[in-house]
Amino acid sequence: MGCPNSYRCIRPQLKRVQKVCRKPLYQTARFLSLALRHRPDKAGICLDNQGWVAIDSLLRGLSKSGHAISREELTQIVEENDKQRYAFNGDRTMIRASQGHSVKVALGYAPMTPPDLLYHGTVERFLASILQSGLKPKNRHHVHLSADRETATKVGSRRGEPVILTVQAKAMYLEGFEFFRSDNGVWLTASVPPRFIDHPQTLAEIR
Ligand code: HQG
Repeated sequence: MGCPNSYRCIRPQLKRVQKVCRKPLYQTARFLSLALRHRPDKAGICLDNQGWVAIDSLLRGLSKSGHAISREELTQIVEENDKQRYAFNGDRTMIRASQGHSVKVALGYAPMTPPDLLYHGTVERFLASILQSGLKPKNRHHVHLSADRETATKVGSRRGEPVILTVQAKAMYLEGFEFFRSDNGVWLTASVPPRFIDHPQTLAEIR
C-alpha cells in the first residue's frame, strides 16, 4: 500500500546497520514530534490520512533510526508531554500528534463554536505583516490560537519578547469561519483576516 503522505517511505534505506546506542528520552521525545508531525520518513514510518501510525510500526521505526525505546517509555513520553501533544487511539494500538502537522493529514476534528475571544502569541517583527495580511498558517495546516493569554504568551516567547494578539473568534464564527479544537486544547482555524485582530497600539501596551 502506498504511503498517503507527501513524503516517500524510506524503509529500505533504514536497513543499513545502526549503532545500538540509547539516546536520552527527551531527545527521542523531540524526534517523535518531528516524526509524527513533519517528517515521518525520518523514522521510516507512514502516517495514515488522519495522522495515526501503529505503535508497533513506530517502535520499529524509532529503533531503526537510532531512537529505540520501549512501549512503556513511549507511554511515559505521551503522558509527561508538557502540552499533551500526542494521543493514543481507543484501544491504544495507534498514536498520533493532536495538532501542529506540516504533513498532509485530516485530523477529523468536528467544527466547534469558539469562545468570544482567542489569543495568538507572536513577536513584534511579524506584526506589520500580520496586520496587513492577517494570520496565516505558514508551514502548518492551521493558525494556532490559545484560549488564554498565558498560553499565547508562552507560544510567542518561543521567538522572543511576546506580543499577544486578541482574535474576535465569535465574530469570525458568525461570519462563517470554521474553528476546531484539538484534543490538547489548541484552537485551529484556516486564517484570520486583519479586521478580526485586536492588536496593541503602542509598544508600552505590547510589553
Ligand atoms: C507568524 C507550538 C508574518 C505567527 C506552539 C507565528 C503552538 C505571520 C509564525 C504551535 C503571519 C508561525 C504553533 C503573517 C502568522 N506574517 N508572520 N501574515 N501569520 N505569522 O510555529 O502559532 O511546541 O507555525 O505569529 O506552542 O507560533 O509545536 O505557529 O509566529 O501551539 O507543539 O508565523 O507550535 O506548539 O509559526 O505555534 P508556527 P505558532 P508545539
